[in-house]
Amino acid sequence: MIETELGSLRRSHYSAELDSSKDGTNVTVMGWVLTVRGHGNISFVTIRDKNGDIPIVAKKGNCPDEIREKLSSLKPHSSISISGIVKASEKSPSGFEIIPSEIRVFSEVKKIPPFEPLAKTVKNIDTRLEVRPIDLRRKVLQDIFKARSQVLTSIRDYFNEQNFTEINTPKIIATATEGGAALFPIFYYNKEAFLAQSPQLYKEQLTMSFEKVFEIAPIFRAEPSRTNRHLAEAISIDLEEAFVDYNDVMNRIAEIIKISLSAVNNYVNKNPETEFIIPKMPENIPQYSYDALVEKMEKAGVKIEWGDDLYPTNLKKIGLEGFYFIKDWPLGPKPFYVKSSRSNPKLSESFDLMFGDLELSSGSTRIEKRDELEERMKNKGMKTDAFEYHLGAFDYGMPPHAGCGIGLERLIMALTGTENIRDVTFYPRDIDRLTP
Ligand code: AMO
Repeated sequence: MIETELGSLRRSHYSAELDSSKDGTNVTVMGWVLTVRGHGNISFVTIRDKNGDIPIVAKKGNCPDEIREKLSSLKPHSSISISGIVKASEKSPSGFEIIPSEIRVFSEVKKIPPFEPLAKTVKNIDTRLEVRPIDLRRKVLQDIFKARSQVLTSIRDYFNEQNFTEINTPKIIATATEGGAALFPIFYYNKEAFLAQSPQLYKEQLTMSFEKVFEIAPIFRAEPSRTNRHLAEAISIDLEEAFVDYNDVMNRIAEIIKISLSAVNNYVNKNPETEFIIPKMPENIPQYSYDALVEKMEKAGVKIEWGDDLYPTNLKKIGLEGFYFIKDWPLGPKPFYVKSSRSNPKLSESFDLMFGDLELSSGSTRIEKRDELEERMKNKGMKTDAFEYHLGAFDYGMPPHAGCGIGLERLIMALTGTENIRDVTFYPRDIDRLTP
């Protein structure tokens, strides 16, 4: 009888803890079946665990027939444990193999997945997304998500070292904050509410009490577009800081890019077979004013009027590559909370961080005076009554403040050379996808 329950059995070693020096040791390993090969009296099975691969060799005569037969009947992806003895082996690429004396088959695979576990590329992304938990076992995606996890850790470490407080703000909200982006309406008891497009107003308010705050959380955008860079639910790294302006925030972003890049480089150094295209970090991230880029575009024959957005196709035409900032955008299209430039009221103290033609972040100095904020809202045709919950805070000493939001998925795309945002998202949500 082959046991199928975990019971009190526990793993003794991960793959990374095994090598030829463990020759003769009794071990219990656990994981999923990567490959199965058999030639009559011998079965070769590879198990993959969190860290890597473990070769199992079951030969007639040195392990029970029942175990050998069970191993050779397994399909890839089955979840199993093997207890046995480590044997140093020059034939094995890892320098050892395990001779099994016990097997437990926790979950046996019933279906053949639509692609091989070792497939490097699978053309149709929808085929993969339909079986996402299996897709995520592939090495290319393991590398992306493990590197992503380390980038997040290093960003959190940065904020902690810099004395920021981690916050969580409501994701069910009453009013829009980002003019251009569409909202998802929801039923909230007997009222209409929305999923938050951004933690914007709450992170601003929290600078009154905590001065330096950050949040890493989902934002929701009812994007009607089908592109490789838009999600309906994305993760935003938001920061907000009191007594600084947009120049200080751009300096922080440069530091965040630097530490994120070094987290990815560290990952690749430890996992040299990783196939990322990692960008170079310039000594200083170049800054271009909106005005300067409009002029460049005009010279390159682009039809553009002052005040127009700078579209990716036009940015490509003027050959901008790598990381750079576009700053001092026209005030008109910017959200109501963005402060105007004191030297030219048509401009704003705002910036976007770009990577080639991909926007990674936007940020600005914010308005801290209630009168100015209300006037901006009225000019934009907004109903100030609906924002009293926010405006009221400005009656109690709002500090000057600035901040930004960095799209985590887009940052990871830039750091790893990934083309499709869905490949850096565990379970992407877009106009066509609500499951799995
Ligand atoms: P913005 O709307 O520019 O600014 O968003 C900030 C960053 O979030 C990412 N992002 C997205 N990523 C994937 N799919 C989407 N649909 C999507 N929408 C946005 C981008 C973008 O640069 N409140 C301001 C930020 C601030 O000023 O602090 C805001 O939300 O990388």
